[in-house]
Amino acid sequence: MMYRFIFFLIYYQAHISLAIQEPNPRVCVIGAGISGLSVARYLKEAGINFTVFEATRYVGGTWRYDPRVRVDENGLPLHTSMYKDLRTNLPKPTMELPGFPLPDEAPSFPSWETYYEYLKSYAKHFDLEKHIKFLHQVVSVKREENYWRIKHKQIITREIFEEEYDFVVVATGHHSKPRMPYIKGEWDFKGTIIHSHSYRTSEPYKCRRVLVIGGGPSGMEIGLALTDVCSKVFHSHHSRVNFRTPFPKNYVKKPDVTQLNETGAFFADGSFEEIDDIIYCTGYEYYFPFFDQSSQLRISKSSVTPLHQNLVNINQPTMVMMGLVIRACFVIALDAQARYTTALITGNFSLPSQEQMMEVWRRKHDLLRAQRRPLSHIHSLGWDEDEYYAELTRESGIERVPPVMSKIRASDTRAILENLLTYRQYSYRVLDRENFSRTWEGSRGDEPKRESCIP
Ligand SMILES: Cc1cc2nc3c(=O)[nH]c(=O)nc-3n(C[C@H](O)[C@H](O)[C@H](O)COP(=O)(O)OP(=O)(O)OC[C@H]3O[C@@H](n4cnc5c(N)ncnc54)[C@H](O)[C@@H]3O)c2cc1C
Ligand SMILES: *[C@@H]1O[C@H](CO)[C@@H](O)[C@H](O)[C@H]1NC(C)=O
Ligand SMILES: *[C@@H]1O[C@H](CO)[C@@H](O)[C@H](O)[C@H]1NC(C)=O
Ligand SMILES: *[C@@H]1O[C@H](CO)[C@@H](O)[C@H](O)[C@H]1NC(C)=O
Ligand SMILES: CC(=O)N[C@H]1CO[C@H](CO)[C@@H](O)[C@@H]1O
Repeated sequence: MMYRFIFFLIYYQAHISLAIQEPNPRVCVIGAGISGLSVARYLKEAGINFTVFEATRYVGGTWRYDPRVRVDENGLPLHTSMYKDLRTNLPKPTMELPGFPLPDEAPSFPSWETYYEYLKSYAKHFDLEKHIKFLHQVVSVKREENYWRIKHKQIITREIFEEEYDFVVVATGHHSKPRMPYIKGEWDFKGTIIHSHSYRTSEPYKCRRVLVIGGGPSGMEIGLALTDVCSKVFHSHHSRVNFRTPFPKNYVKKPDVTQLNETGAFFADGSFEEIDDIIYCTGYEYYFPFFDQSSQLRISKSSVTPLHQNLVNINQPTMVMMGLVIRACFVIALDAQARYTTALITGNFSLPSQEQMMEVWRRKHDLLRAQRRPLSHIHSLGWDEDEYYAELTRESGIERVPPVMSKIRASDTRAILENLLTYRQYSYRVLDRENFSRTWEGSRGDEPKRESCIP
């Protein structure tokens, strides 16, 4: 009995490390957004054989603004959720990939254009494009014996290819599949209804009465932007976050919507408002249509489990799921995950046993339960962001993300709560690993002009 148990352990360990420490592992990266590009940069540096599959003909993922909605020029569901007036909600130092600064002249909170150009020049600088198979959509990822069978489709010719890989990096993002609420009477409503995924500009909403639903970052930013052009913005959300912004007069905070009729919305406080258009800013779902059972992941709309370090698929540790974390300096976290992944693939460190990884995961899971928090919070770094970076380094030996990064994010978050209209007028400078300075730049004079809708 004991003998069998030990054999089982040895078999398991050997199985894992063999799979990862193939002498020449073949690595498949799915997606060429920030996540895929960062992994490509480090794999290339380490001399690993890898291929990136990208369904569109572009790098940069969601940072490429596309005026189209729903489908792209090749008939694929449009991936990007970018809108025309977007500026980052995190300041420059926390948007920079290590060793590749944003241009000096870029403002403290760059526009999507500046940032998209930055990502394109990142790909050029590290000469990544020749490793990317553009217009190749991965349609199936299947575990077979000791390798991954990847099926990908050439979008134009529709030709299907099949290859075997030792390691899979999933870098397809999670801001593409809209989470749609169901509201009673939705079918009766005569006005337009869209999700923020399809929001491009405020133009169609000039002088209209718009209902924005949802109090996440998109809801707050879009709601506020619309007050420049709309006659009235009704913002229904139940965020407990205390936004202290002095909202313009045409902005009205509302409780939950209970029902729609042909011309308007009823709210939980019994009030009714005439509405022309509705924008759901209700967030996105995790969505990985290319997996089958063999990935051994549990995927729901709001969580992907069980993962080690929010990254490694515990049941199939030759797979990582990049960028699933929330409430973090995304770009900094993605880069750290890319370096950890590369160190794992090159054999710079070995993972704990599956049993150990599972136990750590279970402890986190049970803690959430005890705190009565939803499982989705398992991806939230929040106040633990710096500790996450420390753990990644302790385990893998990668260079540690300096603590100043999460301190800047905390300062930015406070400024957002203080005043959504002005938080981008601060600029941040990193002084050393621990400290930063923040200065008030004041208005840049490029704020949009307000439309007058008063008859
Ligand atoms: C409106 C908006 C504003 C944001 N603002 C900020 C901000 O200010 N600061 C910040 O840090 N973060 C922000 N984010 C978060 C943003 O998601 C991250 O910054 C980052 O872009 C995530 O990169 P990614 O590579 O993980 O995913 P993505 O950028 O989504 O890239 C995924 C790529 O995978 C490709 N792909 C998908 N499926 C397949 C498939 N089956 N086969 C092949 N290729 C596939 C897609 O075409 C895409 O190119 C924002 C997100 C949105 C939507
Ligand atoms: C990389 O992998 C591909 C696909 O398996 C293979 O054809 C190629 O020979 C490999 N190249 C190197 C340098 O190992
Ligand atoms: C929707 O409900 C409001 C409030 O009860 C009412 O005034 C309005 O006429 C209704 N619209 C239609 C088309 O029935
Ligand atoms: C692996 O370790 C070596 C030696 O410490 C280091 O030089 C290299 O950068 C590491 N590689 C990765 C990908 O972390
Ligand atoms: C100049 C400055 O503010 N230095 C601080 C940097 O951070 C460390 C650790 O928090 C402080 O001890 C220093 O005083």
